[in-house]
Amino acid sequence: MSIYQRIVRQKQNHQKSLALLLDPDKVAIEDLNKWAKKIKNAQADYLFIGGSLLKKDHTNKLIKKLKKHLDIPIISFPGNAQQISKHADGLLFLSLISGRNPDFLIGNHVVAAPLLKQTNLEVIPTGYMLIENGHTTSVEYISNTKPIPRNKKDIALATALAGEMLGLKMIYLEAGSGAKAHVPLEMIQSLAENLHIPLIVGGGIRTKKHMLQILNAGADIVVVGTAFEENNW
Ligand code: 1GP
Repeated sequence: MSIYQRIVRQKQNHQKSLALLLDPDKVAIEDLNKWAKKIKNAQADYLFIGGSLLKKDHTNKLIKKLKKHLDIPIISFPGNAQQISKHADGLLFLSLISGRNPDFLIGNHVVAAPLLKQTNLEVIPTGYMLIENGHTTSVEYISNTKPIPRNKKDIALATALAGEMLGLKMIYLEAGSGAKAHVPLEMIQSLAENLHIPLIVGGGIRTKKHMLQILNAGADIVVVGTAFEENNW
């Protein structure tokens, strides 16, 4: 079964999933056993790897080593075309549909496509939507796009529907890594009620209570990065 088939099946069965996000810059190869153990203990369903701006060039090595320890899918969550790793199981082929920067709507994809064609990666076209959280996040600055205002759930819904109608296979609602506030629950609920494709929600999820509220609002997969790295719960 492909990763996407598994995600869809889980959605159909109303099964919720946890994806952990690992930022390769924050992980030392020497500590990898410790990280693998932590990921297992968290009982995650998926591991996402990537970031808006990477300074270390060891993602390939990291994924190769992690694969020896983990039996969950390792999915590349790339900030740009340079972050493709053929060692991952899949890749979120992200279109930043909340923004109007052609580089993140199609430019990076054109650069990446011939490289992806040479790999066995499962490529999952995903509509990536950045939602304002009150502070400028790295993804907002690096992508040079404006997030959707947090009180505009109608714009968020119209954007997500457009993504679905364009054939994207998932929607990723993102407040940004380290966001002060996660995506508003009402916005999540509105998208969940209207979309047929799986809904991923991440950014600023710092407590178990928030995670459960987001899942109850209709997210199929929640993504936790910072709180996991900081060992919060
Ligand atoms: C970022 O949604 C993820 O793309 C995770 O965010 O680091 O705030 O958990 P956090």
